[in-house]
Amino acid sequence: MNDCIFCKIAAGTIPARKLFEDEAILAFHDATPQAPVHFLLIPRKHIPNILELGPEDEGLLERLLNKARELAVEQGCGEGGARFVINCKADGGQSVDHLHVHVLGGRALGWPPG
Ligand code: DGP
Repeated sequence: MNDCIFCKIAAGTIPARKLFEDEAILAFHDATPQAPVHFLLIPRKHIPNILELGPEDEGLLERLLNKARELAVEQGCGEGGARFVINCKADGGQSVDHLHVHVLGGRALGWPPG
C-alpha cells in the first residue's frame, strides 16, 4: 500500500532500527517505546489487521510469533518475561493499519489495559 508507513519501512524507504528481516517478515524497534524493550514485527505483505488474514496467509502468524519469542529472549526478556500484543482496529487501539505484533519488556507492565 502506497501510503502505509510500515510498508515503507519494509521497502526500506523509511529508516527503522531493524532487529531482523527475511523474505516474509521484519522486526524493528518501536519509534515511541513504552518500555525498555519495545519492538514490532510485521509481515512484508500489507495486511491491515489480524481480522483480515486470509487462508493464503496460513503460517504467517506463527512465523511472526515464533520470531517475536526468539527476539524477546535475545533482547533480554528471557528471565523477566514480556508482553506480546496485537492491537486491532479502533477499539483495540490500533493506530497503524498494517498488521503488527508488539513485544514489550524490561519492566513490569500493568494489567488490565486502560
Ligand atoms: P498500534 O497502536 O498498535 O497501531 O502501534 C503502532 C506503533 O507503531 C506505535 O507504538 C508507534 C509505532 N510507530 C508508528 N510509526 C512508526 C515509525 O515510523 N517507525 C517506527 N519504528 N515505529 C512507528
